[in-house]
Amino acid sequence: MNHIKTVAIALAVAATPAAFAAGSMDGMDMKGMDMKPSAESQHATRPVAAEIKKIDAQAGKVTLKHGPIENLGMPAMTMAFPVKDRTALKDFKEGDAVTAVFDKIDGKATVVDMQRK
Ligand SMILES: [Cu+2]
Repeated sequence: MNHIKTVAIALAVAATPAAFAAGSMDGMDMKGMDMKPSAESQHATRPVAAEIKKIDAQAGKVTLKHGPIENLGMPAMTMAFPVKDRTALKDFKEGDAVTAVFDKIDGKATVVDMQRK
């Protein structure tokens, strides 16, 4: 009996990588679609985890300790960003954990959206 069980387990394990492979192929297809240029978005902007270090509401700037920003090719670091909608800064405080979306506006890396986690 024992060897039959073993075969069943081996088959289950063998089947698993196929399922994973199918899943990751779907992911690659999606990525390929994202990269197609379109009038609406030239590059995929994804929310990035960040922590608010400093808010300068007067200047409309926020200093963020941010993770890698793929669409800007920027590694993780702490830096100040201009904020597209500076009135939104009133909803945040220093120390908040947020997710932020970054994009280049007039050639400058800018926070275009920010949500508290
Ligand atoms: Cu940076």
